[in-house]
Amino acid sequence: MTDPTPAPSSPTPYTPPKVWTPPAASGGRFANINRPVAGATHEKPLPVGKHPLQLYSLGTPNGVKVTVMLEELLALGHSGAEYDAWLVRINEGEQFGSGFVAANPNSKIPVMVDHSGPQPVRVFESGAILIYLAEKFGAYLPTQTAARAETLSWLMWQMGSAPFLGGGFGHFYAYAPEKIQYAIDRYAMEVKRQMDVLDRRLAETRYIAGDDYTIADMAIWPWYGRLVKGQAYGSGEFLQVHTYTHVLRWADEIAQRPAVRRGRMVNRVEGEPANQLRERHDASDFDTKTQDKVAPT
Ligand SMILES: N[C@@H](CCC(=O)N[C@@H](CS)C(=O)NCC(=O)O)C(=O)O
Repeated sequence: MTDPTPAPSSPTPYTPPKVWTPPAASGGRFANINRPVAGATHEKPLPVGKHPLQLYSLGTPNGVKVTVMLEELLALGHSGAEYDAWLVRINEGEQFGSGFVAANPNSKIPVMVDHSGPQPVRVFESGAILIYLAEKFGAYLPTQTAARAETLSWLMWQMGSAPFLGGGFGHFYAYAPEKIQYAIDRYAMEVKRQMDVLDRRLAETRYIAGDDYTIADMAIWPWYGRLVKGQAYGSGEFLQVHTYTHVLRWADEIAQRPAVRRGRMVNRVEGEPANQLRERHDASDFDTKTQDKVAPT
């Protein structure tokens, strides 16, 4: 008679070979776009619209940082911040087109090209784009030394921290083809520590860098505002996000800003159709959408 209780399965033991070679199928949500080399896979120039600023992006947290900034600048009356936002479908490998790679050799959204000067200026990396726009328009980045240092410190904190949240925790908790406890424990530990960093800071200040709303809030909110509202990776209960009450207070306040409500719709391809503006080429493009339908964060 066979034993009806199967032995508990253990992960397949893996001994790295001397030289790594790519697996035939790596599995996971992004398996079809992962590759070990850079560069273009096909010829495709980037489209250029009528505005000085051309954005090539997708409504992920890194993309939303920039569309929120552009909408905030327009809300302040900076008409030079008018922009075309083109959709880049990363799941279909559009970031590997020759035009995209020329604008961003790292093949990741977001990338912006500024055509307002004699020569186009390319800017890649969302943090660099936020600084570029803040300096170009003199907004959302304080000029006073201490306040500027604080803002840039938190901006860099976000750029360094989010890969542990997305590429680490999110990947192993939600996307990896098998649940590996060691990896999930490691990144859950780090993400909870990061949330505590933010919670302690926001217990003391209204915004991340102090009394004023800055590009640091715009960088952090799309990642950690979403996480604290339980909207990232279905992990709200697992991480007990409701305990970070100061982050919640801050996330709710930012979500109410009209420019944030607009910015998070741009290049969005998931969720309620009423909340998606797949491409944005004119301020009036939002008129076809009912802002009231934007889901609260
Ligand atoms: N550090 C970069 C990260 C950008 C990034 O990871 N973009 C992702 C989407 S959120 C992407 O384009 N992935 C496509 C790929 O990896 O091929 C930034 O902040 O701009």
